[in-house]
Amino acid sequence: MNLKKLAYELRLDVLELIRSAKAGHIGGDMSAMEILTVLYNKVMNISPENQNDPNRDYFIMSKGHSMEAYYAVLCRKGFMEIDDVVANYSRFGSQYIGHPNNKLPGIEMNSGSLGHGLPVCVGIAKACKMDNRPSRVYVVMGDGELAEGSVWEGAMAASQYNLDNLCAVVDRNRLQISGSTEDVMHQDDVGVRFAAFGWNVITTAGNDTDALEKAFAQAEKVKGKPTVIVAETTKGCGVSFMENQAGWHHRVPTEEEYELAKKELREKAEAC
Ligand SMILES: Cc1ncc(C[n+]2csc(CCOP(=O)(O)OP(=O)(O)O)c2C)c(N)n1
Ligand SMILES: [Mg+2]
Repeated sequence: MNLKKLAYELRLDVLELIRSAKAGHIGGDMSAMEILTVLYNKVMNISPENQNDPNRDYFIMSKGHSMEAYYAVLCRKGFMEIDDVVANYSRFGSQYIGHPNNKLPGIEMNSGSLGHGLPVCVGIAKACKMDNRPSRVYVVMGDGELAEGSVWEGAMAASQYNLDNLCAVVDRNRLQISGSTEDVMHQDDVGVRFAAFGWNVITTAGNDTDALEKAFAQAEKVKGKPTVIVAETTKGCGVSFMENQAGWHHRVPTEEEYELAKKELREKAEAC
């Protein structure tokens, strides 16, 4: 499977979802796209066929505002129909809401209030160990999200319980809702902080599917401690006029911007 191409194709689905709903969080969708694409298509043992098997892997999208990227990946994996989601996304009464809804197939946990995914994953990973299950547990967090204190309580507990079946990914795009993460709540070296909490740390290029594949394979080999992958990404990745712009955290493209973005993403998909 050509994962690089797939990530661009899924970005086109994101664009359709946001155009239809006239709402969404496009910047963080685009930065997380390779992370989700690699996880769902190369790394995790999760599919519509095994979604109720306790031995499956578990995934939580802790940066729940990046829901359009999550819908795109889940639909391509066969959990939902993209045309149905596009037609009903964000409509009154629809289950396809702007943040993860665990009433929908493939979604384990409601999220959107930042800072809860990692602590919940600690509980899931601990339970898997207690039951001697082979499952691995994955969580994707934003870098702005790391300002939530609950993340660090979870980080402490994960190393206390030697949760080597837990892998956290930080979408390190250096922006949050209102500007640079370094201005809002500076982080120095995120990896050093996790290491101080007893984690194995892998820093890698987060919009590069090959680099991510390697990082996840490395994480799986580490015993006795949880791993965090600090994925260095670009917010808005793939659409040049959206890249590294805080304003595109949740701006909705105009029709003209939509056409421009679509053209660029199509060209990039075709070039892969
Ligand atoms: C507890 C909580 N506080 C505030 C918000 C509002 N909020 C939504 S997205 C966001 C910024 C998140 O930034 P980051 O985690 O870096 O996400 P990304 O850059 O990947 O979009 C904030 C503050 C929230 N969803 N939850
Ligand atoms: Mg961010």
